[in-house]
Amino acid sequence: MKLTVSMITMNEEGAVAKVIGDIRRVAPDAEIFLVDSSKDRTAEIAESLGCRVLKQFPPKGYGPAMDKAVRLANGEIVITLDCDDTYPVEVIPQLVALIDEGWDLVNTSRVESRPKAMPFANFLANRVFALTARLLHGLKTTDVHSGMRAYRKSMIDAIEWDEKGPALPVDMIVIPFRRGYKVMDIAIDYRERVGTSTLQRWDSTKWTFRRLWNARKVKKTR
Ligand SMILES: Nc1nc2c(ncn2[C@@H]2O[C@H](COP(=O)(O)OP(=O)(O)OP(=O)(O)O)[C@@H](O)[C@H]2O)c(=O)[nH]1
Ligand SMILES: [Mg+2]
Repeated sequence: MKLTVSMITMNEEGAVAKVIGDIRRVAPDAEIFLVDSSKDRTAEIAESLGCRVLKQFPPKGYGPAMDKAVRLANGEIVITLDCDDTYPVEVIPQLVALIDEGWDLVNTSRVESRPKAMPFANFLANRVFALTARLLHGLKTTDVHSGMRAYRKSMIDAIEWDEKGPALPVDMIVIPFRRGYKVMDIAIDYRERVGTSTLQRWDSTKWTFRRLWNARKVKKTR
C-alpha cells in the first residue's frame, strides 16, 4: 500500500461524503482511514463509501485520535487533513511527489498570506507560533498547526510524542525536524469550514507554547 489519507472526525456528517469523494478523484488507489469519535452518522457514511474506520468513543480529544490516524495507517506515505472541507485535496499528488523526491514531511501552510476563511486573531496567532518555532528550533515554517501534511510512515514509526493534550500538530512537525528529518512547507488555499469548529483557543495557545518549549529537550541531530 503506497498511500493512506487519514482523517480524524467528530460530527462531520455534513462534510464527510464530499471530502471522501474529492479525495477519491485525486487519489483513487489510496486507503482512506478515519478515526471517528462522532455521535452523528459520520462513521456509517464513511464505511458505506468503502473507507476503513476506527471508532474512538467516547472522544479522547484531537491528539489521541491523530496519533492513531497516522500510526495505524497502512501506507508508506500518510497524508492527514481535516474532514471539514477546508483543505485543498488537489495538492495530494504534489505532496506524494515531494515525499518520493526525498522529503520526509511536507507541511502545508494556510497562512503564507491571510486566508479570508480565517479570523485575523487566528492568523496572527499562527504566525506568532511559527515564528517561535523558527527562533527556538530553526524550523522554517509559517504554520505549525496545519491539519494537512504528508509524512513518510517509516519516520512516524521512529518518532515519539505525547499525544495527550491539545496542539499535537506542533510536536508532529518540530520533533521530526529536530531529529534531522527533511521537512518542508508548501503554501495552500484554505476554505471556509462546513460544520462547527472544535478549536479551544486558550488551551490550544497554552499547549502550543508548552510543546514548542519542551521540544528543546529533543536531542538535535541536524
Ligand atoms: N476523532 C476525533 N476527531 C476530532 C476530535 N476533535 C476534533 N476532531 C476532528 O479534527 C479535525 C480538526 O478539527 P476542527 O474542529 O476543524 O479544528 P481546527 O481545524 O483546529 O479548527 P478550525 O478548522 O479552524 O475550525 C476535524 O476533522 C474534526 O472533526 C476528537 O476529539 N476526536
Ligand atoms: Mg479544521
